[in-house]
Amino acid sequence: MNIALLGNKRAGKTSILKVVFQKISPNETLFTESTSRIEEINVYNNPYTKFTIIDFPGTFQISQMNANERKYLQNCSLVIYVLDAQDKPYERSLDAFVSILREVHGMNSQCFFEMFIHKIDGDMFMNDDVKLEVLNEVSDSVRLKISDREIPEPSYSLTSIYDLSIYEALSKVVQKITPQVGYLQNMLDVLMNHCRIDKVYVFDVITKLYIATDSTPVDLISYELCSDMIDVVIDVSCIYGLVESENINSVFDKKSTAIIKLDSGLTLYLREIEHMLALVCLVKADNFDRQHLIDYNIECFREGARKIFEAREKWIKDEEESKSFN
Ligand SMILES: Nc1nc2c(ncn2[C@@H]2O[C@H](COP(=O)(O)OP(=O)(O)OP(=O)(O)O)[C@@H](O)[C@H]2O)c(=O)[nH]1
Ligand SMILES: [Mg+2]
Repeated sequence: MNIALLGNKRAGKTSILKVVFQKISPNETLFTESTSRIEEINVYNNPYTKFTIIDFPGTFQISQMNANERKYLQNCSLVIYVLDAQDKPYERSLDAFVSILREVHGMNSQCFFEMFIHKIDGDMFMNDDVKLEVLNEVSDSVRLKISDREIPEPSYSLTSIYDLSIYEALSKVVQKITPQVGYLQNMLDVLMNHCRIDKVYVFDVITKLYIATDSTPVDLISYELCSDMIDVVIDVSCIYGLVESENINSVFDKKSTAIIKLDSGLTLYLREIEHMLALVCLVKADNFDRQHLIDYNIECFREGARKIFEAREKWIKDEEESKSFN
């Protein structure tokens, strides 16, 4: 699964990748060098989080693409266009985005399109109304430019590397291109109803992107709480764990589990379910009285998820074998 990252020079593409996938602090991206050629980042943190992100240089022009660039775009499942929201007017960037939409859709009709309206931070965007205004302005303008109904409507996210918005947007992107997500969501709904859980996420521990959640709406507060819990567990394990190490891989394992009781009456519960994959849920303290039942149901979810991914792996292998046989 390939994701292409496109956008103007200094729009923030490389910074997004550095912050989310290489764990560099946002301030350290201030002097990031401009990207001069296509760069690939392979993400393979656990069996359920496997994809490649292709960072295009801002100088890339769809009208002048070479054979190599064309090959990348033909093979990608999703294109993210990063628009610098602090760089007004947007007209030329939106024209570029629409050209990319047309061209890529023409050669790869299965591809999804996403726009990150990025750098939505600082004094300019203190007010939520201003953010919404920009979102409406951009989406209306793109809709007017795509007169052709054949071209799919892109999705939009307001993002910044200085808060969790970029993690939430990228989580949704990864879910869009993961075919198993629907099944996982159904299973999480069942788990939630049987165990009287308020909200449940399945996290990739390394990036803290959530690869699945139940079907109730995601609110940033619950996402932040659950994602902070992962940090707490890793920090405590690094300091007090059996193995003294700063490497996440060696401090987060099958036995990793944690319970945090909050003043608000909610309990946060974390369990490892696969290598570098954690299930984190929010439960009202009163509903957390029979932990063994929750554990039993999480075990059932783990088994179900494993079977779904194994079936997919087998299907891909069979497809590849039949292709090479033909
Ligand atoms: N305020 C703010 N600045 C950001 C954000 N994301 C990136 N930047 C800044 O934007 C500048 C350019 O970032 P890059 O990541 O190099 O941009 P790019 O799109 O990769 O640029 P090219 O490689 O030239 O195509 C850096 O100084 C970043 O610190 C953000 O969310 N908010
Ligand atoms: Mg770059």
